[in-house]
Amino acid sequence: MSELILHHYPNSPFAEKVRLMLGYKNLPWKSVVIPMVSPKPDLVALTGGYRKTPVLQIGADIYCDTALIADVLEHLQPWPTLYPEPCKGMARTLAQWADSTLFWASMAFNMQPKGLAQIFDHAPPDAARVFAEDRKAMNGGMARVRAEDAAAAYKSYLRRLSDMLDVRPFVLGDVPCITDFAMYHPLWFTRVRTSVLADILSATPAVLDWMDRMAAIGHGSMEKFSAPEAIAVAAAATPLPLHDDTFQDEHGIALGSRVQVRAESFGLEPTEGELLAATRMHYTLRRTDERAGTVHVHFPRIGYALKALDTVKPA
Ligand SMILES: N[C@@H](CCC(=O)N[C@@H](CS)C(=O)NCC(=O)O)C(=O)O
Repeated sequence: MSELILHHYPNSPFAEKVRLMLGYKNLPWKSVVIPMVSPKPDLVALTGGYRKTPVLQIGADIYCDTALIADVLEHLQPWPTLYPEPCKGMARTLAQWADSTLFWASMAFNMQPKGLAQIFDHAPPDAARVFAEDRKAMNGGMARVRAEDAAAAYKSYLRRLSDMLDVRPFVLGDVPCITDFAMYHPLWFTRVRTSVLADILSATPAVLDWMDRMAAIGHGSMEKFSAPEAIAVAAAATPLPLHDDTFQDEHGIALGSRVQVRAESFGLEPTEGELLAATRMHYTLRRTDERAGTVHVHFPRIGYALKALDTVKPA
């Protein structure tokens, strides 16, 4: 198997979700640190437009979004599983809630002035302004929640999580599952990156104990790698054969069409290419980049919009 290359940066909560899953599955990985804000020319050479964090690369295969990355890791290393029976459906559903509702409540709380001051404490003077402008541009019409409103929601979510952890060591059982990784990363940001605000966690000691158990999983074995090295890996590799290419057509867009895929919210930069697969859960686009060569870029279907670019109209 080709090496796993994670494109990420230390402060990214969604990257922390993947770093921990890699540690949990004991999969060694290479770390390419990407910028926190656009432009990200080296990342985009691989993705063709998608700029969010993190992105997983295996040779000339580029996987966008942590929901898809979790599935890829599970396929590569099924044990220990992220989706233990009998509550796979519940685990995925709660993980999706955590990656959206819980994440945004937590981040609206974390990004209040005190939190931002800590994040940018040692950064160059205009870094906070550049970050704020970048995230505003990514917003794509999402409602902005004030920290005061987010705080109340966040506290309720923490109490609910604490209630779940009263009776078991992990959210859905005796071992972690995808829900634990998804619920952990926004709280990790509060506790570790905006620790001046971490008092919000003190009212729920069971949550703190669970966070200690999650942190103890660690990031596994990581090696530093550079963006040019990662691009060279893609250029030298051939994309892997698709392990599932069963076509599920919801759009009337034929395989082989020129298409674009983009997130439905927050970070709407599209990736364009030839539609190679649209399975029950994933899209795959083939595209060729000057530096990275021919790559397959993969997206989950949930949360992403597919559009034809040059639909041939019937005569
Ligand atoms: N649904 C995406 C969300 C990823 C996401 O929003 N990541 C944040 C960082 S934690 C991001 O991309 N921020 C802007 C950036 O890094 O450019 C996933 O699961 O990967």
